[in-house]
Amino acid sequence: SAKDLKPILKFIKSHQAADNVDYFGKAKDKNVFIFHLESFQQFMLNYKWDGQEVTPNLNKFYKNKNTISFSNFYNQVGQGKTSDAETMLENSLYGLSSGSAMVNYGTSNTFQAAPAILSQRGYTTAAFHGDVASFWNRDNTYKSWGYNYFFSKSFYPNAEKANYNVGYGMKDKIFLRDSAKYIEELPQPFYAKIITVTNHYPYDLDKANQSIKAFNTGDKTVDGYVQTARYLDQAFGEFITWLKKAGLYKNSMIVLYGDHYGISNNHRPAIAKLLHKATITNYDLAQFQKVPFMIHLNGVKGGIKKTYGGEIDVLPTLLDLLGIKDDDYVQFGTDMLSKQHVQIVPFRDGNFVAQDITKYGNQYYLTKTGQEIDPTDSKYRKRIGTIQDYVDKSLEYSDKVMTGDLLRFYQPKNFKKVNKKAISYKPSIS
Ligand code: GP9
Ligand code: MN
Repeated sequence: SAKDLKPILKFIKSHQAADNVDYFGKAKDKNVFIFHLESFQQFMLNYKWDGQEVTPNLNKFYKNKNTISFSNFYNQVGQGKTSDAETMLENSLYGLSSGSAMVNYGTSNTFQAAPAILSQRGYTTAAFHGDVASFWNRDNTYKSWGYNYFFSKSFYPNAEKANYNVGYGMKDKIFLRDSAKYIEELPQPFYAKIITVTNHYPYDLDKANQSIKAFNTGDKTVDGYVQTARYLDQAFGEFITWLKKAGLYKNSMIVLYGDHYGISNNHRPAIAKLLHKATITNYDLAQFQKVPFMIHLNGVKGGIKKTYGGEIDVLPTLLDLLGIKDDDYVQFGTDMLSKQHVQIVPFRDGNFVAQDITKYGNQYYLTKTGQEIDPTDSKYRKRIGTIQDYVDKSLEYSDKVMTGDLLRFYQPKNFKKVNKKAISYKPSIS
């Protein structure tokens, strides 16, 4: 009931972060691209292999003078993988401890998501994905989130052609080229989310598209990763070239993020080889959960920020730049550009990375050095208790909002409830 929201709102209010005046509204009324880098991990940025940079386009973007980049940004997904990332990014709500929130609650729940917030402020909102619309229940969930358009596989005439698909859908380069035609038609300003797929396990790629040698860890499930990551980088590079040609580069905020790891913790020996380490500790595995988060905006002072944060923090951060007040939204993350940003990253299993202490696999470390610490040591005990309490409450309260559909009892200022029935995603071809 509405009463259940009370302690949750109190918790959220107690750690709310004020907007940063240096950034507030800098992207007001600009187009927004959310570019989803499938399974792309931070360690691949600036990584050298086979005598080359693996991802020259992403590396350049990372260092661009107008890109706000984050070097301590973590994925926080659980079993819902991509769908958890999407849920966090556009709602600042966590995925569930098991299963996928989009699958279980996406159809029926009330949400106050990014596409709805923006479409109520004059934006056209659209999601692009070269896989079937029903995957992760996107076709229903996106309506609840207020997406005006969802361009999925059936919108892409090329999708059925032999050799145009690999793994989970259309090859990224073809997908992006074909998406361009739709993007050009969107009324501006627009909010466009673009979900790539080629850099997805099992990292298959046809010979013609391979432009770098496979890794040689000897772990077959890992070695192709570098080749599909390179392909993703090239696809991104082509997309940026197109944005410039189409006149969209300068009047858009371009956001990049990696959704989750590509190489799971089950591959310790391979990870050790890739990181040039003799053995891998739980601390290394925690660090290995870093993914990119970059925001490119013409005219904004960029730089690589060391602030600790994760996917749950993206929406408050972007709303700050967009000049949209979100003080009375139910969001579990905080603005990474704010001086009051909470530098605690809860993982879905209750582990965490905070700016001072990391907990992973029930071991505790100093985040800055990786030195293992004793959690019962009086030097750390109290601080660990404070962090753990924040982590547990965040997850517990977010779960209550999701499983109890509590947002149906909540009305933020200047927000209209999404009318799902008015939205339909009909393919232009069949
Ligand atoms: C499928 C794609 C993959 O449409 O988004 O999802 P994942 O397996 O990464 O969760
Ligand atoms: Mn994914």
